[in-house]
Amino acid sequence: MKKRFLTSMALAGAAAFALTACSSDGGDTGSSGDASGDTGGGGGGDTIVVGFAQTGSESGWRSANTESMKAAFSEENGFELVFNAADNDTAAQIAAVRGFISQGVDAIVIAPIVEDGWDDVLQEAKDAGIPVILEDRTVSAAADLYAAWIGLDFEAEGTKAGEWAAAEFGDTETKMVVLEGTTGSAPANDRATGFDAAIEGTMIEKIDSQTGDFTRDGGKSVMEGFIQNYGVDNIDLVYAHNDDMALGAIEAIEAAGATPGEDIKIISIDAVHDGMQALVDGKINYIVECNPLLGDLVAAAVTGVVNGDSVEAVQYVEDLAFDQAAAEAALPDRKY
Ligand code: GZL
Repeated sequence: MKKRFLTSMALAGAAAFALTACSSDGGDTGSSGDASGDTGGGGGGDTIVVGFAQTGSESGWRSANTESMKAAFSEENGFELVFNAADNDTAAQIAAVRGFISQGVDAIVIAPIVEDGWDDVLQEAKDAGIPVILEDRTVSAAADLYAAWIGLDFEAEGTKAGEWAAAEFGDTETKMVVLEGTTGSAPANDRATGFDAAIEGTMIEKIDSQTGDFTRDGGKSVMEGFIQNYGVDNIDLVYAHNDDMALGAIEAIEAAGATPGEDIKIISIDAVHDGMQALVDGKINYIVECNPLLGDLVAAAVTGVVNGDSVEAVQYVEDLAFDQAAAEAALPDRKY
């Protein structure tokens, strides 16, 4: 699929199909504050029945994404939403999609927990004549098994985070631990790839890397283990694949008597409200944003596919990022 990069200005005028939205203003002024403002939907036609297989409710980002999707796929927008949250359980998520197929929904939307293992069920949906749209994360299955991917450029997010780390800490011996996202998920894989490439050749040494499964509890317990193994004085930097794990790490660092953001620097991704507040409070040092408000874009893509319109390949909005000053300026107006 072709990827094109849009500035946030161009996004406002771009077609509402298959756009991604990572912008510092939390997206455009859609019904749910989403990136496109166009909710698609039956538009006076028949109600479109959509099965949505969400990952679960693992993080603040996920809650905002679910809220955005439910607002866009509302009855007044011409949809009937059949919602399933799989509690981060891939087998349950695939079973939910099979359920949508046997129910004979008009379209299926999936936020796939992990990249692999989707070929069979996507083929079953295709054989049943039910179009599938991926939102947020993507899969390793062939692109002809789904109609569109409204996603986010995770590798670019990792690169942005790594470039900041390299600029800030690359010239001094820096011992870093990594709190990885869900094992096998596109954001965990790609955020690691981008970050690692950006710090190549610097004096930042990755001493350990484990998954905290994108949850606050997971980030806290993994960070407790790192502190146990290496000593709080032997860790200089934490790279967290999302804010929830960074917030858990903050709890562990404070419990060990150290000061997060000073004794141990923290870089994170998402820019959800609690993460941005910790950045303003100086407990996180840098956050790369990723806008979860994709509902309107996905709804427009579903409408396009169901109506037989062509739905374009994924397009990315340039990722923005926040240091403490930028977070202080942005926080009052953020939508999530
Ligand atoms: C990213 C999304 C990730 C977030 C986490 O688009 O898939 O999953 O970074 C969320 O907060 O749990």
